[in-house]
Amino acid sequence: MNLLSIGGSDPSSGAGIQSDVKTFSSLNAYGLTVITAITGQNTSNFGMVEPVSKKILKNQLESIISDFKIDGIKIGMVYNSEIIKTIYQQLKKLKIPIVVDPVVKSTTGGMLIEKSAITNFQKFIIPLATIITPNKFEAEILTKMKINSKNTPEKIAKILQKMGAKNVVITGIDIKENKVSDLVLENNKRYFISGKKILKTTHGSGCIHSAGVTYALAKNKSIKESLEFAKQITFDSIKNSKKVGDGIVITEIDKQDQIKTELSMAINEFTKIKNIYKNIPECQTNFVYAQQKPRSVKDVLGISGRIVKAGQEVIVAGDLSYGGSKHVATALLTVNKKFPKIFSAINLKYQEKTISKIKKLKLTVHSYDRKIEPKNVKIKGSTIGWGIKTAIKNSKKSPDIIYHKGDFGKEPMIILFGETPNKVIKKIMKII
Ligand code: PXL
Repeated sequence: MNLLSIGGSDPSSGAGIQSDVKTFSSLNAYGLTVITAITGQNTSNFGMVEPVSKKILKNQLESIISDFKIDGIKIGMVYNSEIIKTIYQQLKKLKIPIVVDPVVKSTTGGMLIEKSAITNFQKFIIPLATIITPNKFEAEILTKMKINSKNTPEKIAKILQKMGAKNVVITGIDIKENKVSDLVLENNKRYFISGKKILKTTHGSGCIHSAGVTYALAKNKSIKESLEFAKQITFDSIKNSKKVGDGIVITEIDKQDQIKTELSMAINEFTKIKNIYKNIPECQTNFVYAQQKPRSVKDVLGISGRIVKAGQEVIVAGDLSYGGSKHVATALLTVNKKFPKIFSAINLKYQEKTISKIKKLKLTVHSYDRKIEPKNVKIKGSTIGWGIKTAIKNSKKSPDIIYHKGDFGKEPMIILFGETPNKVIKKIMKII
């Protein structure tokens, strides 16, 4: 996947173009960049801004647009009217999700847009937005209104939508105790996304948020899913922020968080599959994802509880934690030992109709028989490891599915495997 970030250079790499390249890359997307301005700043002070010329901006945009298949675009710092108009001319014909992060001021106080350019920003950049992601302060600057009991966040969001943004999120507007809420306005619906608040002054969290939205939209996620995903990675990046320079800390996604965010996004998607409750077994479902070279269940991320059936819905009971799953994690570890590219697995209800569907598809399917399990295995309680090992013993290809038909008092089960949680979801969609 190729994602383009249009914005300013931040030599501290905490925000702007450099931060976006890091975020895209840690999400396994390829980051393209078009630089609008060069800033001189560090973690304590904001120095100069030098916008690039129209000529080189246009040449950068043309170079990238003519060569790459771009899956998503993020627009950050645009600085002046000339830059705004040039971006508009190049982007107006594109049919790609565009996330507009209307940055106005850096945490260290530097202005990221000229005052005189706000009107052109409204006229040319806002209408390009699949979604615009201002914080409360930026929303106020763009609408030239103060948010208060009369000018509610809803009203301000509507004004931004009238200016041409298809969807609007105003972040950090409703700060309840320990919570930070974002107001979302889609075409015909309005809702809040809330999350835990961390009291910390950081550099770069807004950039990670909008880069995360760009990534998720390019992955065809809905607006709500994309914002939930972005909120999660932003939260993780603040928790993971590092003191790299002498001043404020810099936010960053680390490798471990990436495993967590990919899995939580897939779990979220799983729970929304139509009628998925019919595929949840009596012992419920776990969905796991391992780090590189997993050795024990402690290296495998899973749900500390389970994905459980609640009427015709499924809900996630518990948090994601390493060692959170024993059974599915052991199955995964056993497969990963022989097929080291397999990092994710889920268990589903055994149904004859699922098995016959699986057999018609071109999937690699194996099974084992718990009735022939050796006594010493049963005593040691290592049934699953034994079963999986037996099932793949003669296999040269990594398994998509391994199932068993149960035993006296033991529920039959299907376990689905894949390289990533996303690939597991794709297989689920094929077999149900
Ligand atoms: O976080 C907003 C932002 C975006 N782009 C650049 C920046 C900053 C904040 O400092 O420097 C280039």
